[in-house]
Amino acid sequence: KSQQPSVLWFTGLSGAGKSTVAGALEQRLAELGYHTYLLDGDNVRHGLCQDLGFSTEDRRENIRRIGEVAKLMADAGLIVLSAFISPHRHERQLVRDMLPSGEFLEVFVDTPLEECEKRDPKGLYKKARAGELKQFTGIDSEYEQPLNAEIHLAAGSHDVQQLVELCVDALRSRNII
Ligand code: GGZ
Repeated sequence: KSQQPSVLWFTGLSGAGKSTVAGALEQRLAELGYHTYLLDGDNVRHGLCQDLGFSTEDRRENIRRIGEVAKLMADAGLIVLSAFISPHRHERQLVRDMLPSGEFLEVFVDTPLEECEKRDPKGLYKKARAGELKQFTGIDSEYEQPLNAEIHLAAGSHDVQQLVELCVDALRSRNII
């Protein structure tokens, strides 16, 4: 099926649902016959970026590398789904600027901190509140919300399939699929 290369750049807090929504979207697009690749912590932070931690410099380098990989994959014609906190506007802008205009779609997975902290699937917020985990995004490391995301998902109040359909609609309305 014909598709336009693009990078869907999911950003949001830890526990916001970035990987969950991106993973479900990947599955939906595959069912519809499109070619995608999902970049997330599982396949990037454990490999290409295993030398990096969570300092400001390391997060910047993490995002830069992922941006370069996403660009290569988009060059190969894929719809790339990327799911990282990517807390800084500046770095998200750098990735946007690497790509031809219209190929980068910022997807803000907007789940309130309160809700992420309530979910706390890995107990990391608890550790961060206790001071056992430093520089944790939303607690003692900043998260800069997107100001003009192409896709804004109110992810605290919708189920995953609704969020997936919003993304599919956005891809259709931009003639990416
Ligand atoms: C934020 C951290 C931290 C700190 C470990 N701050 O919910 P998770 O566990 O599975 O996702 C988080 C992941 C964040 O990695 P990213 O590559 O997305 O971050 S960034 O874009 O800022 O480079 C969390 C875990 O790693 N984690 N320590 N201090 N998240």
